[in-house]
Amino acid sequence: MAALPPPIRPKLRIDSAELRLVELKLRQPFRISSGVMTCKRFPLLILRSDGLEGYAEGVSDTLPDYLPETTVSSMMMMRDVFLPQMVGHSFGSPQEIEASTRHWRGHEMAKACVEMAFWDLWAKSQGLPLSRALGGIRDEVAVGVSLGIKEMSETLRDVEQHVQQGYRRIKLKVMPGHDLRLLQAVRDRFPDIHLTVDANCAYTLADLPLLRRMDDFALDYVEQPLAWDDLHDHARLQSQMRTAICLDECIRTPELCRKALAIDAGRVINIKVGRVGGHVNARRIHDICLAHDVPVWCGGMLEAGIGRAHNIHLSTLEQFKRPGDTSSSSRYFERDIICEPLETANGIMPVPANGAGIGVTLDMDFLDEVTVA
Ligand code: OSB
Ligand code: MG
Repeated sequence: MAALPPPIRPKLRIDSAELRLVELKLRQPFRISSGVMTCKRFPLLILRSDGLEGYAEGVSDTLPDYLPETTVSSMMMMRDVFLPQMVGHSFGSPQEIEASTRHWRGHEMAKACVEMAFWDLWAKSQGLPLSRALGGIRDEVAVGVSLGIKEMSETLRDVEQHVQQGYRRIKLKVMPGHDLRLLQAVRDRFPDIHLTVDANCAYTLADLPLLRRMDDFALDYVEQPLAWDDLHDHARLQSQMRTAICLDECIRTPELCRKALAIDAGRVINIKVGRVGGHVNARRIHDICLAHDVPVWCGGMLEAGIGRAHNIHLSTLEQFKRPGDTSSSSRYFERDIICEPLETANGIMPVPANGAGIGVTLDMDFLDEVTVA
């Protein structure tokens, strides 16, 4: 019998996986309506195949104050469920990885971490930058900043500083008692900036009169005003507001995105690859939004360099039509776990390109210093 022709894209065998818990101190506490972060504690995954390494960070927090997953739960899912079904096995594409975890319920952050590390590995095996492997069309991306909750005077100073630095959009974290007065003060001093707010689920429909007054401040969108799992009430709110609602916590799968758009629960979508199970699903959500002419942008979770690099590559896709949250690493950390700087100039972040894949490399000495387990 004639030998089969060699496959065009040989499968990648995952030889080993290394999972670390890393802790980086934040330069300043980051307060949102649902909690405060003083340090960033995150899973870091290294997948190895045939001399290549693929990297990813998980976006879970220590406490379930953003979504139900936590750093502990996502690391256990990776260690006990996802990695054992990957290590020692071969996969022909990132789609095969995504398909291999799809039947498990939930745990999108843990799924994302293993899938993203495989994307990096796979892009490297193809000699492609991750942005190209994903179908991106840009070499640099526009970015804004997300400003945590502080005293009003400090927030005004933060806004001024970041406007001066050229960031393309200012997002203010809001919560009851820290909303309309702040917006008035910011708009009085900066009438023309691209301004948005993010409530991280702090309101309910009982706050409708207050939320409707946000229409007066020329916001591009109001991000996630209502509960993390409530598309229905977001649709009711959107029908009562002129300003677009942007969904973050509510969009954890492509199916949820499809349903959200079908009922007009939001008119802008924040895509965080780490929240939606990985780049395959991030692209599905991107494509759904593209088909509906709904703009998307890339959110952030105070990522260190590996997660930040993934986010920047993803942001090169066509429908990322609003500035993302992938601002300079030095805003968050004294020192990052990668060797390359990820810094913006005038609100533009270049796509990291030190080699194929995510285009950044680990600073192993520093990583060992900040590895907790
Ligand atoms: O809602 O986008 C959010 C940080 C932690 C948890 C949730 C959110 C955020 C941010 C920070 O807004 C974005 C960033 O600068 O990485
Ligand atoms: Mg948000």
